[in-house]
Amino acid sequence: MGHSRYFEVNELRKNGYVHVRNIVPEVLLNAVKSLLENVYKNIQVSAQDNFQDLSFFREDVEKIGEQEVVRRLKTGQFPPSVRSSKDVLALASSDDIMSFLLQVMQSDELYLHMYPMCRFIESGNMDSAVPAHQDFLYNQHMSDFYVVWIPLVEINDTCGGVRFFRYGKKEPYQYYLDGSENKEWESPLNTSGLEYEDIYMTPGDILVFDKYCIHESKPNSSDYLRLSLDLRYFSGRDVSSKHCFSFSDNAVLEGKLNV
Ligand SMILES: O=C(O)CCC(=O)C(=O)O
Repeated sequence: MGHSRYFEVNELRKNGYVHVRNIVPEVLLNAVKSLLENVYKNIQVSAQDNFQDLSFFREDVEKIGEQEVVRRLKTGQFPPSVRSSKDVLALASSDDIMSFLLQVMQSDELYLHMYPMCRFIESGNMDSAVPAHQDFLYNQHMSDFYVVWIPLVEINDTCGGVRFFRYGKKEPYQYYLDGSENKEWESPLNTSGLEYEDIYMTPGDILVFDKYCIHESKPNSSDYLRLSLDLRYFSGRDVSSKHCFSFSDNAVLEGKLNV
């Protein structure tokens, strides 16, 4: 039985985010890490010819089209075939993560938005940096949810993860910057004047944050690839109009409406 993490639950309620240490089993992390490293080798090969040859991602091209596959690869997002793999779902189903979330949500029913996101942030690739945002704007199909961010490598001064801004309020933030220069992501929030925190992490740690938490990607200037996952979970009280995994049914549902 995992211990109850009252301190972390309270931090999350107060700040909108929390760093939970040493909660994911190494064996689950390693399985996903070697899967992603292997796929990345094929991405590198495809990048050499500017993504002309997408034969390795045939399934994804059929599903979402060539242009979208290339856009995702350029922004450091693994395509759907990778994100839907059984190793990724096994990591998302980790007992301690699930019991932490059930404690946070005060629920006994948990759902996962499909598919979990898996990212590869190459050193110096600024196209993969998500500008300051609150997650609710990207995920309007879910009434409420929590994000779990899982690094597969060391996150530090050079290999950055996520920067959190001190906001803590449960409401949309009003100050947007012009997003015309950044077509990949929603308009960035103007965070000038907000205090922030960059968190150093070791594999096994996670970050959990709510849908109004303001955060952005930190750059990677290390000599290694930043591999990470971001998963979105919601409770039995919530609704979603997109595909989700029901842990109690052990099945993917096309959506979830309230009874
Ligand atoms: O992993 C990242 O760089 C950004 C993740 C993020 O912004 C999110 O999960 O909402």
